[in-house]
Amino acid sequence: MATSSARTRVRGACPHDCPDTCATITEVQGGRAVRFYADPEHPVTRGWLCAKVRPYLERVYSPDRLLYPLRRVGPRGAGRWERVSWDEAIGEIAARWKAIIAEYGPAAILPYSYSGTLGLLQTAITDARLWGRMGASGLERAICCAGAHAAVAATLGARHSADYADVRHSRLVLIWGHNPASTGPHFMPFLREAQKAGTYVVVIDPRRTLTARSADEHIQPRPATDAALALALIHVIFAENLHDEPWLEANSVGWRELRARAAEYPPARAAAITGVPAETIIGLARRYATTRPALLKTADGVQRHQNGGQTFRALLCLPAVVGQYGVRGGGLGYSTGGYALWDGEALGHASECQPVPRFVNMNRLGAALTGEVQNPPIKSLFVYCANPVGSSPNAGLIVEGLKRDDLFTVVHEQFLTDTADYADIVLPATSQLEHVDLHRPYGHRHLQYNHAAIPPLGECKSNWDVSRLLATAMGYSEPWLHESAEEAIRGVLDASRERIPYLQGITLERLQAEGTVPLHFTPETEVPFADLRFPTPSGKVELFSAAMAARGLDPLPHYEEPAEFAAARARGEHDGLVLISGASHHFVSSSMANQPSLQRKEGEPFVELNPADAAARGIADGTMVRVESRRGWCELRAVVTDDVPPGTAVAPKGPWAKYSRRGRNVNWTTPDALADLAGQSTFHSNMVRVRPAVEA
Ligand SMILES: Nc1nc2c(c(=O)[nH]1)N[C@H]1C(S)=C(S)[C@@H](COP(=O)(O)OP(=O)(O)OC[C@H]3O[C@@H](n4cnc5c(=O)[nH]c(N)nc54)[C@H](O)[C@@H]3O)O[C@H]1N2
Ligand SMILES: Nc1nc2c(c(=O)[nH]1)N[C@H]1C(S)=C(S)[C@@H](COP(=O)(O)OP(=O)(O)OC[C@H]3O[C@@H](n4cnc5c(=O)[nH]c(N)nc54)[C@H](O)[C@@H]3O)O[C@H]1N2
Ligand code: SF4
Ligand SMILES: [Mo]
Repeated sequence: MATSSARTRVRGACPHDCPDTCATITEVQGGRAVRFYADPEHPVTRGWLCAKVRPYLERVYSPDRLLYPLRRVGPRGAGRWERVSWDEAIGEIAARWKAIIAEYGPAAILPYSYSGTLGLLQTAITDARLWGRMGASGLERAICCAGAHAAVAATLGARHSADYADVRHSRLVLIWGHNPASTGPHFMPFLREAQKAGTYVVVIDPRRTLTARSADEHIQPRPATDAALALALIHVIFAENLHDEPWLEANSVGWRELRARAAEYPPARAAAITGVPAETIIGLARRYATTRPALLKTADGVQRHQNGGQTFRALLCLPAVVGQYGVRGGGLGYSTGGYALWDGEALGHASECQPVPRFVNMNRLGAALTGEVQNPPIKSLFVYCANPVGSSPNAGLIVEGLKRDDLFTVVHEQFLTDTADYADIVLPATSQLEHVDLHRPYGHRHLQYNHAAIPPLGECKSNWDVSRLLATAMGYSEPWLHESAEEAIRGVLDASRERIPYLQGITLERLQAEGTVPLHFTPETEVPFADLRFPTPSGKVELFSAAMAARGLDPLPHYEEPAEFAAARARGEHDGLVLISGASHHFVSSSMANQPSLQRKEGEPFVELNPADAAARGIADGTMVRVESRRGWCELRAVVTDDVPPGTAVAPKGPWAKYSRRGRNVNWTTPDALADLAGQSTFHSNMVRVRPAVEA
């Protein structure tokens, strides 16, 4: 047994929404974490953490951590709180909910959560059980990647990708609408190795990102035009007879229909739409079709547009046209999240619950709270693992909704976020060092167990523990609402392993002992789709999707201008800029954006403008500008740079509103319109006007 003065090393996982899911080690002495660092032996983490998470103990021991339940005493948003006990807090929540259920039914309660952590227990299990038992409104989780997931489901059937290390087999890498140098940094050393060995790297992104700076070629399409670009590439490949016809014949459905559709996008037309010269399109098509293996590496930023679903479909067609699915170092690098799919029944016990009464799209939170959702209206909101005022679109409308006197809002958080400011009750949450969990990455293929390294700070409780307390207070006695953390994880793991070959041999005991456990692959399954069996209805790559046609959707990918851009043009407005607001380098969404050392590194919230656009508006580098859409405005520091092309502006997501000028961040401007597939968010289909700010 370790004495209290001995140092112990505890294995964990970085919980944040990042594909890398780093393996971490916490050194603990006398109940306190004294060192936190990367596992040197993990094959992807390889001994280093990103700049965001390296100073993690600052976050865990921040003086701003919430340590006790709080009840609001002043008006909403005024920041006046009194400390209450857990008994009082849980008692008040249960009493309010019972009254709401009696009057309006349980659908009047909306849980709202997303990606504060990606742990199985603190998200997927907690997300499913209590709310399913209660019959609360379901949350349509479409803020991040729903459009891409729907596109992959229709086209390939499964989100399978290789490990990062396989890029050393690629001769060409197209990094399309993805910025891994910031958003999945452990890919970069593998890419560098490949590049040194001669791999050619093309980045396709309107912005000259950190990733683009080190590419061999950077292509800058206008935002939201990638479907036209991809279809033009497909057109050139077919027109020049560079496609892999035997492969398409054997392994795909609808290649002739795709060829006909792509014929509508000759390079000249695509050039006019995308702003990419026709010769560049032709050159890229030839290079892509003649260099093997060729990897298309992408993520979710590219599909946060109104036409994002069809755009992603167009991208997914490319590897098929050149016969690259199933090839080591070729095909698609998107997500590994589809291997270890957790057993749905074990997660939520849905068969023992009433069907979910309705779903509320999380991108429509502001609208939902201010009248869009009726019968019953939303009377209570329970927010955890999310900061919608900071991170969800059309935040001004969300604040308006949260100010409703008849809305009972509970926020379970580690910090007093922009959202917590509007709560009636705030509950303190444990950090990753204080609870257990199991992590399934979306960028690599190793499960990672997270042991609790230290006891909860103050009176903090994990999501699962709060869920158990609420279940008791509501009088729900099902055993699956009251399992210990380990029992809950074990139950889901064991049930999933019965169906999922990739989990073969992976037990809770092994995970706890080894920390990192690779998923189980055979020589047949190791390279994604190497067996050329695709879990779609036809068993092939569905370039033409009958399933989409049956849902009234275009069965072939196409390009369509986002309605917001078309409407601005129709109104004769020519001074609009398309504002894209992807990941910031030093925060993960709004997580970490309250950490002073990282705020200093990231600098004041900014917007990048092309010199021509800045000059036309009388804006000098470093001055304050007002960025305004039809939904709202915020004020940001102008960075005048040719990293962005004319017509496009960039303002990264993440900064908290309350630490920003005039208490607003970029999400006061972003659209809450839904995209073409799966209710996907459309953050980047955001037409704004920018002008010098008037000094306060
Ligand atoms: N440092 C850091 N890492 C993160 C996050 C973070 O906030 N910060 N967020 C995490 C989360 S939640 C996610 S979902 C992933 C996202 O990972 P990524 O998708 O890599 O990140 P994004 O910055 O959202 O978008 C990638 C790129 O898409 C570009 N883009 C926008 N519109 C278009 C377009 O129309 N066409 C093209 N070709 N490119 C376009 C943007 O300029 C951006 O550089 O990253 C995760 N990792
Ligand atoms: N403008 C713009 N906005 C965007 C995007 C964009 O591209 N542009 N991207 C969107 C994307 S991809 C995503 S995924 C969303 C993410 O949006 P959110 O899911 O809202 O993520 P965060 O803003 O990081 O907020 C997560 C919160 O969870 C808290 N938390 C962490 N761990 C725990 C825990 O164990 N328990 C509890 N109760 N709380 C915890 C953190 O303190 C943090 O405040 O943002 C979206 N917002
Ligand atoms: S945010 Fe990503 S890169 Fe940084 S430590 Fe976490 S998993 Fe690793
Ligand atoms: Mo995301």
